[in-house]
Amino acid sequence: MRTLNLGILAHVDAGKTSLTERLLHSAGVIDKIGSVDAGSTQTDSLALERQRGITIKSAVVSFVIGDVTVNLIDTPGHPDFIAEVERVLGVLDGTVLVISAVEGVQAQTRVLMRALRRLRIPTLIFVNKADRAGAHAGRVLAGIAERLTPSIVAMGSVTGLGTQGCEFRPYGPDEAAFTARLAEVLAEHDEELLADYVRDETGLPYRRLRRELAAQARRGLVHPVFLGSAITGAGVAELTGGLTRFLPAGRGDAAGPVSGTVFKVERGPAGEKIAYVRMFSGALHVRDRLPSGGDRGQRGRDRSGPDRSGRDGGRDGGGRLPAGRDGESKITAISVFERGPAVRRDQVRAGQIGKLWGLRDVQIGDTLGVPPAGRPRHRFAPPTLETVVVPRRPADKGALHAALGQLAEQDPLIGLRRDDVRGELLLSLYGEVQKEVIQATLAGEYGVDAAFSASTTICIERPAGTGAAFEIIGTPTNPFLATVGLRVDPAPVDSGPVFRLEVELGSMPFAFFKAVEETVTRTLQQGIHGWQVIDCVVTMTHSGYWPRQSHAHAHFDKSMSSTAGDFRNLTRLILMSALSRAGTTVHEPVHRFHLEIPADAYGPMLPVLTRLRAVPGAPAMRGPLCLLDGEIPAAQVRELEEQLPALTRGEGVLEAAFGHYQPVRGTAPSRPRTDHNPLNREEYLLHVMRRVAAR
Ligand SMILES: Nc1nc2c(ncn2[C@@H]2O[C@H](COP(=O)(O)OP(=O)(O)OP(=O)(O)O)[C@@H](O)[C@H]2O)c(=O)[nH]1
Ligand SMILES: [Mg+2]
Repeated sequence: MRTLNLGILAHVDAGKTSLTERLLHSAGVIDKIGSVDAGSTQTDSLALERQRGITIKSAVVSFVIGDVTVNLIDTPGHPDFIAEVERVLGVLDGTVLVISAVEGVQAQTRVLMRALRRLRIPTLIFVNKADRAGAHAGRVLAGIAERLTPSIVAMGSVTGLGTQGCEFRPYGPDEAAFTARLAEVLAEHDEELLADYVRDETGLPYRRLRRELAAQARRGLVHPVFLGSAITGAGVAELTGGLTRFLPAGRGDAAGPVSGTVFKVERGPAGEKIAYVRMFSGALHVRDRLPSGGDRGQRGRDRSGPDRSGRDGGRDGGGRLPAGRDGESKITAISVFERGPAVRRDQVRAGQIGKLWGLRDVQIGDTLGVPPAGRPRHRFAPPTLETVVVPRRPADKGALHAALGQLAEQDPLIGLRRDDVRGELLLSLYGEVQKEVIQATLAGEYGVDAAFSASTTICIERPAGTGAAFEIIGTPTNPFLATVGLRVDPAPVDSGPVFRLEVELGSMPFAFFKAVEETVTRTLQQGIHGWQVIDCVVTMTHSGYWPRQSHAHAHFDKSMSSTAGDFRNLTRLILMSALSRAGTTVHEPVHRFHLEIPADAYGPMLPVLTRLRAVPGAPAMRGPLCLLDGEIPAAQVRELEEQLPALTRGEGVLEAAFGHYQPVRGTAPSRPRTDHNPLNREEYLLHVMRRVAAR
């Protein structure tokens, strides 16, 4: 059997879960088609998903087409849950991007397609809801070509559009417009075909075009488009046929080295951890032992809260140190997705998706074994909001902390932070829906009633220039047994924090370098103004230590020998000095927005946008509608959403998604942080000494 790991992606409500249900039904996995509206689908299985009718967590189900097992991952479309999609992207062989025939290309569709194209993930497009009044095939196809990618080929047309009786009619070899379109699109990516096409525009054999279409679609160069309805089933059979024809199913190398990625972690009924792994090569068996936490180096970075590093991926590892190991845990049970839900097996092999029990410290994003080759990472925009969480019953404080810790473990982009000065617990968030879901989960699953403050924005800091500092071991100003020198340089936007060595890796024990790197990562979480410092390179310029030594016949003497603790304490001190010499500027998140409002609402809308510090572009008038694109600080999006109904008689539609960071002008729109790095050297040394004394 071959395997196809297939993602279903779309803007919220486009019909992913409904389409999943249809696909399962037509493959014979379920007898009765469930409905999102009745809360009876296979993949929206959480109580909250059923109540709200939206997908919150990605879910896996499988079915068989011919000799291919399809592992389908239904993902959430709401932008607040984009972290779920980010984890899934790294394990897919192909995707179906669903677009509503009524709403057309939407904000999240663009965000997703950009990621899919960058990662070259082979993608079929399904234009759904062809049965709904207002469905418009031509307009949506034009929108896809204009706003997503010109490399599309419609595989057929729809009759009875906008009615329950709609049907998908596939194009055939006799349709001149179809074969001409095929030749034109395919020739773009193939020199030989282009030469033959130029020689004779209509003479390319249909079989060759179909073969070439399959080859190019499997390489993610061209996207076949199907149309239909998840509710009536129109076009679903043709889409099913397209999955195996146009997407790359594989076998993987089961005899190769173990390589897998954990893309989802959940808790079982008894609170046990279950990790979903996609195997790229090799096999894992029950009773296999794995280093605890898999690839810690990779994870260390993933877990660093709202990490903006390398949103375009591929930058991981720039000068970073290899991962270390600390302890092992044993796989106690495995189940594998084969047909429908997962079934108990004693191994999970290359190509497959399995659920693993027993890995105590496993977290989303962990690599099991060696990292998969040729799989760049994609990072979506980080969360830009944060909120203070307080238990309504003071006695629940500990339970709240533990529960939030578990939730953050399942969703690594939920950053949990404690402000020790104010004694507050803060949660980073994508939006209000996520906040409501977390609140409901805390109450429903953990029995903790929590209150959330109004969300404020998360700013970041970027170095304003270059700054360096060092201390040499054994000199009077240096209270620690370590030599550390660090230089901070600004780096291009979106390059994240990068740690580099300008000293020889062999010049010190590895554990000391690791202590320096980990401390650099931790210290950068809170810069001079208390925000995470991004887009910087920290270079280690000096290193030195005193080896383990003792007076004659005595034991190891700490006062003469360097320890990792010396490196940690000194690194923080040096990095803070280097950062303050470099200086940093605070930036706030800015969203790009797209507004569709009645044309006569444009006039009253403008002063509101100005007051909210938005920068609108030129309006485009489309009949009774006015389309407006622009930028608005993330801090103001909520207010714009609230004002919109009154300004547009309830007809306005706003889509907003993170765009970039811009320097804060005037006062920061966020709560100033109180728990940031104390930059005063004396204060810091006092703090370290108190800590040492307390031990
Ligand atoms: N008329 C019609 N309604 C549809 C179709 N597909 C989905 N719907 C409806 O659209 C709504 C959203 O469908 P879902 O399947 O939950 O959409 P989704 O993309 O999974 O949504 P999220 O996971 O929350 O992003 C539900 O009310 C569905 O009944 C379709 O083909 N035709
Ligand atoms: Mg869904």
